[in-house]
Amino acid sequence: RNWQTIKEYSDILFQYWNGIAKITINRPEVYNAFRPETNFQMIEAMEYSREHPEIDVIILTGAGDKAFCSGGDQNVKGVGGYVGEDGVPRLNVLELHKKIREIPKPVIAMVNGYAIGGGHVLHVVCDLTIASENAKFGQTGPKVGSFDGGFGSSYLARSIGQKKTREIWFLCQQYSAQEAMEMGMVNKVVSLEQLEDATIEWCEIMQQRSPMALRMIKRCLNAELDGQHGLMQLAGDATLMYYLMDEAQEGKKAFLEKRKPDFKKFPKFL
Ligand code: 2NE
Repeated sequence: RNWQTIKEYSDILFQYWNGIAKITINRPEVYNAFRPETNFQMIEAMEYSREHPEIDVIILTGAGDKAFCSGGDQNVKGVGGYVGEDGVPRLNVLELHKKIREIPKPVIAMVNGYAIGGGHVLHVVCDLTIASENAKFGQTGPKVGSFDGGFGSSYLARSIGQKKTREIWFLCQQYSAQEAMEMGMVNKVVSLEQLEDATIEWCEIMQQRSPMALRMIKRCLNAELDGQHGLMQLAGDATLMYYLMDEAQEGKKAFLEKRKPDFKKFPKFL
């Protein structure tokens, strides 16, 4: 595939091909661990992917054949967060989680190796996960002095249940791709050689589906968990759909034409 670079970054590759954006964490020397800059770059890539209508679906993956992402870079973990080049400690991966959930397009985690710690959370937050047979899944927080009580645990529990989630977090063991699929947190397992083809195949199927229907189903599935914020996102799309109706256009037209709106002429849906 002729992937075209959308923008050059230090920590990620951001590429485009046939309606698909691919974000690759490109720090193989640390098993694609993220530092604040990595997250800022992924957040920007997500924002670009949201704003550009030629992009239908987004793939998130890691460089090489060893790791998808090994979580926060332990080399830059300071007091109060991961310390970036500006010297400020941050946990800005949480902002990335929000972007992945908010973008009204499917995001697929293409897990090509270890998905560990905050890297495991990243695949959990994505809409779908396709994993290679060599992939390994697990949390390490309680082993290395961290935890993610947000989507990394509450959303995981909604996906695979409380008992398994507590096992994963309390024991900090690793699970094979097959085990992860049996738990329900991975959609499909293929060989490493087939990983990109299988992921593209699913992207292309979704590209044939109604974008608005995909958008709404993602919003509705999120809304249940995301409280007032989720309702706000869903309500925003309800407003979008209302704006598409002649009934809504009538209100604006009447205002501009300085007359009373006539909403009676539109059909009522009972
Ligand atoms: C990923 C894992 C299990 C792989 O083990 P193994 O034995 O196959 O490889 P190795 O030798 O440990 O790692 C290969 C190289 O990658 C670096 C290692 O230091 C090593 O470098 P060299 O010695 O060859 O120079 N590396 C791997 N993970 C790294 C990391 N996260 N930061 C910096 N360098 C890393 C094994 O490497 C592992 O368990 N890694 C640590 C996973 C981890 O604990 N991550 C942080 C969890 S906390 C978190 O991510 C988090 C959160 O809990 C809540 C919010 C936000 C973040």
